[in-house]
This record gives sequence, structure tokens and C-alpha cells, in this order.
Amino acid sequence: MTSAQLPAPSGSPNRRELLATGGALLAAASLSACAGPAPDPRAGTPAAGAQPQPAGGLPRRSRLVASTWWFGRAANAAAWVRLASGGAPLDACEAGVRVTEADPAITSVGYGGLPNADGVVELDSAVMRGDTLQCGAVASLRGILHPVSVARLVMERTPHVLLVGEGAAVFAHAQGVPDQDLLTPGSRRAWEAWRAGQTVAAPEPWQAARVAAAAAAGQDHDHDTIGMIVADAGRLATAVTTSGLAYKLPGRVGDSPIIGAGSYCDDEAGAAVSTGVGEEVIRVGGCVSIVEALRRGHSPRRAGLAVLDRVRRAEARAGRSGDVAFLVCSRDGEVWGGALTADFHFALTDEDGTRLLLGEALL
Ligand code: SD4
Repeated sequence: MTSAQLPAPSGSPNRRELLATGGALLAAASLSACAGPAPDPRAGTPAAGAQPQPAGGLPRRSRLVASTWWFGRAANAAAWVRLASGGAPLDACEAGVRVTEADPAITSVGYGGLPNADGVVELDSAVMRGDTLQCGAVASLRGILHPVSVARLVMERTPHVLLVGEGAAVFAHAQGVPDQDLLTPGSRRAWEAWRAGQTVAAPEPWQAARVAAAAAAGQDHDHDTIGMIVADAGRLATAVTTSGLAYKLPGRVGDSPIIGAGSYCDDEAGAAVSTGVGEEVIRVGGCVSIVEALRRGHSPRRAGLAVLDRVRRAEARAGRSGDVAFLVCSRDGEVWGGALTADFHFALTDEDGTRLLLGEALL
């Protein structure tokens, strides 16, 4: 996933040039992959060993937890425990993504998330219940460890859906949520390097290989949202939480807290969550478009690929590029994940355990 489409610091290449070059290099990489086995881009990363989804689709499950990226495994485990102890789907979602929010090694969510251009971490999050369509969200929230829980408080304790910035922080404090510094030594170093004109820097040692590969492709290192879907006997819930695009303009809001863009959930149809360049997801009304296609009877795969194709065509019309991925679940528990490029993976947990699966690429 690419980073914020911002003016690069002086002396650095222009973002559009970087993204355009990246697109060309990615296309070349996928062509060369046809000529022989390509090295696994995930080798040496926490996503190593991710398995392809079966071509025939994943079997339906009555109870499942699905979430984006390799860090979804730990989140799913916490969600599963909550579900198994009688929690509702939204309880499980919240418990799950709080694990990711609290992990300082994950540089795209919560504590340790890469900051905005001013060096301040600003968090976006949303939750939604599929039974009542109740939903809540926060955007540009500063100094709060668990934005997902504040999003839930917005849903449960206000007549509103979305609180932003200072107002969201005041609301959180009024609910007894404490302040916390969200910068880690690693994320501060990465921001300082970016500000000094080095557009790529690995906040954690294990990210070095990915950072180098992304730099070679003309992109910033990956930067990813956790989006989770929980299904239990026909009841659905979603949660998404992210620090958004790295080094974004202060106040920039991505797709994650926009209900219908970064997530959507309806027990009568299904659920979808997204990760990637939020501006592209917002433009096509990503997740609600997918769920409406599910409502019309389309499979998760067909619904997801159709919206990915819409993103790709919209980008082509405007000469943009930027990766987008969706994780989709039908109301009867069929899961599919896919992205514009070949790097997306997701964690799926059911009574047989947790697997990390590769998303289908719309190449
Ligand atoms: C955003 N969709 O803020 C999020 C960030 C992300 O991979 O998922 N990046 O636009």
C-alpha cells in the first residue's frame, strides 16, 4: 500500500512521479512473473507463508473472524476468544482490533502508527452492527490509544455517527478515556528521516526488506489498516482502525471512518472492509457498493472484483495509481479478499484455527 499523496519534502522526487513509476515497475514485475517463478515479496516478513485462497472459493462458515493483513492473526485470536465467551460480533471486533491498536510494532494502526506531516499521530476508526445498522466513527483523533472504543462510544452514547479532531478528543475524555503519547521511538525516527528528505525509512528492523522493495518500485513502504469482519450465526459486525496514510496533511481523513467507504455491514446482505489509499475508496463508495452488490445476490468475489475494477478505471481516467484492497463476507459466511495488486493478504479464523490467505489480485 502506498503512502500519502503529499508534496514530498524538498529535494525528493514528486509523489506523482513516484507513483507513476511505481505503477510501471509493478506492471513490469507482474509481466516478468509470467516468465518464471518470482521471488516471494513476503519472504522474511511477518506475512511469509500466506496461502492462496482456493480457486473455488472458501467454504461458508457460520462463525468466523476475518481481518486484513498479517497482524490480523493476533487480532482474530482475541476476537475469537470474545466470541467464544458469549460476546456479540461487535464485542469481538472491538476486542480484536484493540490488540493491533496497542501493538507498537505495527506502524499503521494506533500506538506506533506513523504520524502526520507535523509528527502527530492522528487516528481514524469506525464500527458498525449489521443487525441495527448502528454505527460510530472518529476521525483525526489525537492522543487516544483505542480509537475503536471511542467510535463505539460515539455509536452508543451520542445520536451522532462521526466525531472528528478536537471534538472527538473532548468527547473521549468526557467518557473517561485517558490521553496517551502515541509516538514510539521508532515512529519518531521514521518521521524525522522523512522530514529530512529521506522518503523511506524502516521504523522496525523486520520492515527493512519491504521498505527497500517498495523504494525500488518507487513507492513508500506499506501502510495498512486493520479492518475486521465478525460473523456469528447470521449476525455481522465490522471494525476498522488506522493511523491513515503516513505523513499525511494534518486533518486528512481517509476512508476508514467514513461509513460506506472504509466499511459497511448489514445482516441482510453482508459486510465489507477496505485498506489502501483511502481517497480511491471514498471516490467509488467502496464498501457500501460491495454490500449492495451482495444484496443483489452477487458473490463476495464478484462484488469485490467489480468494485476493484471501478477503482482501477477511475484511477486510469485520472492518471492516478494507488493500491486498494477489500475483504468481503456474505450474510451466510462466505469470505473473499482481493486487491488491485498481488500483495494483499488477510487472516481468517474459524473453529479449525487461523490461516493467513493471499488476496486475489485484479491485475
Ligand atoms: C487510509 N485506508 O487512511 C487507510 C490507510 C491504509 O494501506 O489502509 N493504507 O486511507
